[in-house]
Amino acid sequence: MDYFFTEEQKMIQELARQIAEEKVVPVRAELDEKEEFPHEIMKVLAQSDMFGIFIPEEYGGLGMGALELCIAVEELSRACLGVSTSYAANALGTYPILLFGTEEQKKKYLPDIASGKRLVAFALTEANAGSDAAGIQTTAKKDGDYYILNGTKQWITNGGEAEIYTVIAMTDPSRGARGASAFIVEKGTPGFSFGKKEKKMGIRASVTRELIFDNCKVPKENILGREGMGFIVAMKTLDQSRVGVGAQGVGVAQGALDEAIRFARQRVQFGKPVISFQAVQHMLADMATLTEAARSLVYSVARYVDSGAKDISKPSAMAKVFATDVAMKVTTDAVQVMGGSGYMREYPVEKMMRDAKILQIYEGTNQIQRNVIGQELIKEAARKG
Ligand code: COS
Repeated sequence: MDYFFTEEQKMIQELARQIAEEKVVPVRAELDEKEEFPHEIMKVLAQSDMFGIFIPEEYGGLGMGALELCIAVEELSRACLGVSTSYAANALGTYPILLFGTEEQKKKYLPDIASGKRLVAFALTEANAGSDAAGIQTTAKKDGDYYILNGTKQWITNGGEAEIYTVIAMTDPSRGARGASAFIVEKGTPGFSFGKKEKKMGIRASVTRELIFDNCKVPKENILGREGMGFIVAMKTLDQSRVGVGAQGVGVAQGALDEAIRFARQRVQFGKPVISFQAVQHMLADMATLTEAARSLVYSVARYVDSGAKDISKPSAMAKVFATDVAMKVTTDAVQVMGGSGYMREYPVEKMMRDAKILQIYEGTNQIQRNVIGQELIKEAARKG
């Protein structure tokens, strides 16, 4: 399928594909096995200007948008979801600054983010606040020129590796969702430390840690937007980023499909390559059709996000839920097509299947995405009367 990309978009695709094939594929199994953060690959991505794709030119970025970011994320995800998660979480952490930062905050932080000099992480989740994002218990109390943060954030991607954190905390716990605020917190701020590194089923090349705030003094000018806007900052950030999780789904599905086809052409049973059997062909046909459908939806939604449309919650949730459910099915079926070999670590599809599972969980479970879509359908119906 030709999606009629511009020359610039084709350039991003080719560059990301080249990095994925030359730098990621050779080390992905080792990174997974050793649960190692891909420092060298992050350096290559920085040198290739990949961190600046979605950041405006005036802040040192390439001035592109969600579609170009999705193109890069898809290519990296085709090779390794752990690497692409480390890369994409950086965008997730940056959106609060991009969408709600003051001119001063943007000038201070975005150039270092665009150049890849400083990594970013987004911190919303807590032990008692996952799907129920408004249930966060980390507090931020105003004290003169500072906010004093107390609490623990859980399962933060890039935790410890990132230099900049966008953190949601309660400035007025009595007001629920309307009592949350968003802050920029820099690594090294007194009272800010990191907890244990989590051991995960998949995406093991990405780092997941606790963030601990113990009377952490954050300058008052580091608030994003106004007091009470934190929940909106979080929701708008997720609306913006979820299509990128869809792109991760498309990438890993394509990677698994490629492996399954390659294997099925070589594997001989009953005197013939197994790809000549209709049972296998039908599985591959369904895998290819679903992957292409997911890709079409992700690109369309990314273009819609880039149009500046305000009502992106529903399409973003649709792209996320569809493409990541496809990723789970296609990676699982790739293991099935490859049989016993697919289950062995010698081939990459068992890792792809383990990795794909997180896509149905993070940045809002797929059940929450269906809630978001359902709520929007109700609102649209009420508007129509
Ligand atoms: N954009 C703008 N405003 C939004 C919004 C959005 N996408 N979603 C909700 N809001 C607003 C609502 O309009 C409401 O405003 P008012 O108080 O003025 O009425 C407020 O935010 C609270 O919304 P709501 O009542 O719908 O919040 P809930 O607590 O019911 O939670 C869900 C809504 C479940 C959708 C939300 O908590 C969520 O997205 N959870 C998943 C979180 C997640 O993705 N976690 C992953 C961690 S980050 S990797």
